[in-house]
Amino acid sequence: MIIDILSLFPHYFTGPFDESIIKRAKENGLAEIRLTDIRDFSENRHRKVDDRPYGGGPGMVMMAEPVVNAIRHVKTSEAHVVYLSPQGKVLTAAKSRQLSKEKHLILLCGHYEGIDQRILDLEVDEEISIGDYVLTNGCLAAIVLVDAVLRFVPGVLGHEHAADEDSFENGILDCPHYTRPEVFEGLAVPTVLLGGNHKEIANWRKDQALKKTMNTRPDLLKFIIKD
Ligand code: 4HQ
Repeated sequence: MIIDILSLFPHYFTGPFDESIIKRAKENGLAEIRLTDIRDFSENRHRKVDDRPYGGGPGMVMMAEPVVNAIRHVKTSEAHVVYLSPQGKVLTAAKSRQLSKEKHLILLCGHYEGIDQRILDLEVDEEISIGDYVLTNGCLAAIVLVDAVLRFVPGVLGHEHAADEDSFENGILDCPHYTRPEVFEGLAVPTVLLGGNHKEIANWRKDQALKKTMNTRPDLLKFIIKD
């Protein structure tokens, strides 16, 4: 998968993408992440990329010309262009899995108050939000999206089915996990997990996951009627 990230701060990404699982995915050729500085596409002699909003109001708006030029520079016939913003549909595990099937993703990170609407009208396929809060810029949202999507690319997680057993895959939250020691500061590991009865363990985990979901995210249970 090729991921092009267009932003005003390409250095934002060097830390997160050069550690751990994403680093390994890049080394193994499963993901190629390319960073583009939108300012390189400004045709203004001051490398200006933003201007005041028509109609007035606070802040600055990213101009159509440099952003559209940057997108067109990296765009291929198979590219899927995503703009990260609070106005988008909220990212879910299902959407992340769907995006993981794309051959070429272009992620556009906005800064300031946002971008000229005509960029969306002309070049953007989909607007996605990572949650109902406002960030200082879209780079952080792009990092989250890349991480959530790459987990679903076959081979990125060491153990091939790890992504299928996570939170949200059954529409509910994950169960509690334990590792050694058996007792920590007086708290013992539930005995069912020590017994080796796989059927019993599976039932316990499902029960725990349901209880946890009922308590913290009852909204997730509204639509699931399942064994
Ligand atoms: N921003 N999910 C405003 C976000 C955001 C979000 C990115 C701040 C875009 C212009 N992006 N800029 N929430 O808050 O994706």
